Amino acid sequence: MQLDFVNRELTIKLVYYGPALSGKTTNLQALHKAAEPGASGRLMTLETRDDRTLFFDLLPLTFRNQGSLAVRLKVFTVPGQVIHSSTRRLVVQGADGIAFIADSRNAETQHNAESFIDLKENLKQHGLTLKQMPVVIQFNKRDLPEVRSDAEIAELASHGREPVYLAVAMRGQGVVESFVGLLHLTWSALDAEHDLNKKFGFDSNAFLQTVAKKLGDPRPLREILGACVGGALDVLKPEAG
Ligand SMILES: Nc1nc2c(ncn2[C@@H]2O[C@H](COP(=O)(O)OP(=O)(O)O)[C@@H](O)[C@H]2O)c(=O)[nH]1
Ligand SMILES: [Mg+2]
Repeated sequence: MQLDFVNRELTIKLVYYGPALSGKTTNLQALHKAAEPGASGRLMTLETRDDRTLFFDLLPLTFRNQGSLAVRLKVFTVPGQVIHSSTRRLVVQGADGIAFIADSRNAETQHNAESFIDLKENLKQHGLTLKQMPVVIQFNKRDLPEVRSDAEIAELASHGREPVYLAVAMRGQGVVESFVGLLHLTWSALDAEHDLNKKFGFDSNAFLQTVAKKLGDPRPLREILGACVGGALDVLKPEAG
């Protein structure tokens, strides 16, 4: 998080992490497409010929209509392939929250697990633990055959702390829900540490509602946050919505 007191601007860094080809770039593309003009800047992606992220993607989002505090969100993806470990470590530096994008296919279970361990390892390099980091997990590619069942994922979610979402990022399904869930968790953590809501007279529930609306989701916040399969229960207790 970066706070620019003079311009009353807060910048938050969110990172989409996960194995190669799980749909991280697709999530950012869907967010970019869903965002109202004015809320979103250009989506910067750098890909190789075979469609793989070479360095990282960056989607800048800005929300200005919240009282006197402008919130800028820098949403990054990491390159998933094993060889890009040092890039992932760089991108994860200074992250305020992480969306872990898993591939739902049974055959990808091992890759998901390896990437999750890699995430832990990279956080550790920055002196952080997964426990300190706001994290949501998205099981993407629900449209494909031979994926882990809803029941299996619900079972997984009930054992973990992280809110878990189901998605078909290619069709934009579950993308905004995952993002708003991540932003909720991240804001809660930053507020607990820096007392942002009080210091800036900031209504974070109203802010989250605005973000969802500008991303094309008109539903009440409570409903959007309730879209997770399980995991952290505090996602379910915002006051507004
Ligand atoms: N069937 C299906 N394919 C998807 C979905 N999301 C992404 N993909 C495809 O998976 C491939 C890798 O996606 P990409 O976003 O580039 O993965 P990244 O490496 O994590 O950035 C692309 O061909 C996408 O079109 C989905 O929900 N369902
Ligand atoms: Mg990518």
